[in-house]
Amino acid sequence: MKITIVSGLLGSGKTTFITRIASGAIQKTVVLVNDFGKAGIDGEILSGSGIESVELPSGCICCTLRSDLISTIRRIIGEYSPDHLIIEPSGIASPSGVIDAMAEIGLLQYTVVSIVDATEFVELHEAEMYGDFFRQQVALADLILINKVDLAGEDLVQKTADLVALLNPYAITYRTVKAAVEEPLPENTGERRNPLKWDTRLHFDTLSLRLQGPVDSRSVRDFFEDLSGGGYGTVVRAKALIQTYDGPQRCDLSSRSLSYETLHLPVDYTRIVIIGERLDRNRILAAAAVRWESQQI
Ligand SMILES: Nc1nc2c(ncn2[C@@H]2O[C@H](COP(=O)(O)OP(=O)(O)OP(=O)(O)O)[C@@H](O)[C@H]2O)c(=O)[nH]1
Ligand SMILES: [Mg+2]
Repeated sequence: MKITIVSGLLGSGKTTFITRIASGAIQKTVVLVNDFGKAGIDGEILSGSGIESVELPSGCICCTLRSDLISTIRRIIGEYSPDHLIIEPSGIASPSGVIDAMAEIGLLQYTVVSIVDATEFVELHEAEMYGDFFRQQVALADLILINKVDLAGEDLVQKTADLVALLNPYAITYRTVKAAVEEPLPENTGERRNPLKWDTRLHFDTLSLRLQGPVDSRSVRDFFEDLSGGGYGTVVRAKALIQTYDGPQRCDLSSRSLSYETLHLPVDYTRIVIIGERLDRNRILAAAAVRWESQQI
C-alpha cells in the first residue's frame, strides 16, 4: 500500500491537492481526513468529488486522537484494502505525530508532501509564529509544493523558495497554483527525511455553526469579511459550505484572503467553521444571530 501524508498549515491547499491526485485515480484510493472543527467540511468536499474518504472529526490526530488515528488506519486497511492511503492531518497537527503513530503500526514507507502557502510563509517565519511547529512542516517533507504562487509576487515566491531550501535542502520542490504539479510525483521511502525528533503542537480555538435553511450568499460573504477584519480575535482560518438561494457554494478565508466558489456538489446543510486564537466567541455568536437562525455544533 502506497501512503501519502499531506501536511501544511491551515488553509495552505491540502484538500485541493488531494482532490487533484485522488479524483479519477486508477488505484483504489482512500483519504483519511482529520478536519479541525466539528463540521466535517473536507470530508464532504472529497466525497462530493467522488473520492472515498474517512473522517476523524474534531481534535487533532497527533495528540488527543492518536489512538483513534491508529485504529482508523487499521480499519481502513481491513475494510477497503486500498492501494493508496492518503492522510490529511488538520493544519494544526504535527506531521511527526502522524509519522510516530504510523511507526507504531509498522508502516514505515510513505511520502510526506508539505504544502506551503507562498502568500504567508515568509511573513510567518519572520514573525517567528508557531516556532518549531512551523519548521517541521517543511523539514519532514519529501516533496514540497510552494502553493498559491498566483497570489504572491515573483519576489515573494523566490524568497519563499529560498527559505524552504534553507529549512529542507533535501526535498523536491514545486511552485504551484491550486496545488497542480504537471508531472508524475516521485515517491519516496524516507531516507532523506530529517531525522530530528520534534514534539510540537499548536492549540487553536475553534467554533462551528450550523445554519437553518438556505441563506442569502451575500450574508455569508459579509460575515466572512467581518471575520477577516480582526474584530473577533485572530481568525486564522474559516470555511463554510453553504446552501444559498442560488445553489451550493463554499467560502474560504485563509491567510487573510477570501474566496467564494460555486460548488458542483450538494451540501447537506450550511455550516461554518472558524479557527483562530483568542476568538471572541460571544461576538461571533452575536454576529451570526443578527444574520441567521443558527446553532453551535
Ligand atoms: N488563489 C489560489 N487559491 C488557492 C490555491 N490553492 C488553494 N487555494 C484555495 O485556498 C483555500 C484553502 O484550500 P484547501 O485546499 O481547503 O486548504 P487546506 O490546507 O486543506 O485547508 P485546511 O484543511 O482547512 O487546513 C480554498 O479556497 C482553495 O480553493 C492557489 O494556488 N491559489
Ligand atoms: Mg483541508
